[in-house]
Amino acid sequence: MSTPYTRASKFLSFVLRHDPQSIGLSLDREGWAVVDKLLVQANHAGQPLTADLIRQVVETSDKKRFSLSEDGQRIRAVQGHSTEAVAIAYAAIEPPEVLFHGTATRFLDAIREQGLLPQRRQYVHLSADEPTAIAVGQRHGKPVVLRIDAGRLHREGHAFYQAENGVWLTAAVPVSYFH
Ligand code: HQG
Repeated sequence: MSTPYTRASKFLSFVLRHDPQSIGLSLDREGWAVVDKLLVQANHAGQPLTADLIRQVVETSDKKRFSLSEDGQRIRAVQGHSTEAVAIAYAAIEPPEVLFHGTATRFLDAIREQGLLPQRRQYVHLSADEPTAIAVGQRHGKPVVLRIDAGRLHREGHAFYQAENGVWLTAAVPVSYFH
């Protein structure tokens, strides 16, 4: 159901991850937008966004997709970007031995051939647990979960990052690392 809350959440995902330019908003390299500017530009674009809605979405979003700066004046998406304006300097860290990727069965043939590619986003997104991966896969169709040998991939030189909300990120996963 479309409520002011879900509309605000989708709108924030769109402008803070993918197309800030569409409302004339600028993000810095770390993905931050100035909240006051965002409110002005959103309302110019016909999007009835308020400071209160932003606060609600940041505080209650199931996946903790967004964060506010300590002084509350700036907001960013913590992962999921496609816009080249943003290049968050995530710290590289050691992943668990196994991570999960939820996808849809219709992508399996291509994935078995090419491995996991970031597609339109900056990174391949991996989940720490299977239920989360199933939920991610369900967004695309009939879900299927791939187990990834993240520990081995890391030992063999691939960098891993973890966003503030726990989502794991890496550049790509070659086929030989599917468990
Ligand atoms: C698939 C959500 C064909 C990949 C989630 C996925 C996540 C390939 C789709 C975050 C492929 C891309 C990201 C290949 C990968 N051939 N298909 N070689 N390699 N794919 O939405 O991982 O709710 O960009 O399996 O929770 O589904 O938006 O990535 O199915 O954290 O906050 O290409 O987005 O968060 O789809 O999801 P996406 P994703 P939010």
